[in-house]
Formats: sequence, structure tokens, C-alpha cells
Amino acid sequence: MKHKFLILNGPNLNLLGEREPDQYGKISLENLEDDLRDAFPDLELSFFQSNHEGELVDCLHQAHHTGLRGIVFNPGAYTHTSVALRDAVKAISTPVIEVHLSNIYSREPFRHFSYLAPVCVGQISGLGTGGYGLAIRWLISNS
Ligand code: CA2
Repeated sequence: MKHKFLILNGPNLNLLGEREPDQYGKISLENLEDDLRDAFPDLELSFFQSNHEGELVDCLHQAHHTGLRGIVFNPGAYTHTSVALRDAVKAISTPVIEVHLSNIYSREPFRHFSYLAPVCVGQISGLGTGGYGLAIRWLISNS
């Protein structure tokens, strides 16, 4: 049976590749998803992106019931604002890795704080789209 993982992306990440390439790279979210499917053919990867906080909360709750081995989550700007997403991650037993394309610690001070980091198993920040694959590799070996 294939191990299942969820790749979850928050607000504005649907714009990936279309704007701000210097900050977030040139690859679209669709191409990133295709690249991950190609890189991990033995896994069952599911993908979800939403610009709505409640939909992300719902998705985390559902993940808890679908036998996932792990979740790779880029919460976008909700990283710095959302107690609701922190509570949702804390409420599920599925391990979650927080991923950021940019190095949030080299940017504006308001991005240096993450509500989610303390309830995630770890955080990858600043390695571009490569961070998603690294997070999956860690989850394969450790979850
Ligand atoms: O570096 C990251 O991955 C972020 O999670 C991206 C968020 C930002 O608010 C976080 O502080 C760090 C912003 C996502 C915006 O995505 C865009 C992608 C392409 C073009 C415009 C926005």
C-alpha cells in the first residue's frame, strides 16, 4: 500500500510563478505539484491550496481521518497571524512540517514569528520549492 501525504498551501500561493519571481521563484504551483508526483512515484500525494483560513482548518481536520503519514504545510501569511491554524495542527496527531519558500527570518520583522512552528515537528524556510521535497523525505523516514 502506498503511503499517503498531503501537501497543503495557504493564501496567495496559487499565484506562484506568476508574480514576485525574485522572492518566490518562477515555478507555478501546478508544476511544483507535478514535480513532486514525479519525484515520489511510490507515494500517494494529495494537494490542496486555499486562500481561506477555515478551509485550511477543515482540510487539517479531514487529514486526521484519512490515514495520512504526514502533512507538508506552507501556511503563507497565516503563519504569522493564525491561532486557528495552530490549534488545528495541535489537535491532529498527523505530523506536520511547516515549509516556506523564502527565508522568513531574513525578511520583515513581522514574518519572524510563526504561530505554527511550536506545534509542527519542524520548519524549513528559505530553500525555495526544494523545501517541499526535503520535508516529504524526512516524513518518509521518520513518520
Ligand atoms: O515564503 C513563504 O513561503 C511564505 O509562506 C509566503 C507567504 C508569506 O506571507 C510568508 O511570510 C512566507 C506569501 C505567499 C505569497 O505567494 C505569492 C506567490 C507568488 C506571487 C505572489 C505571492
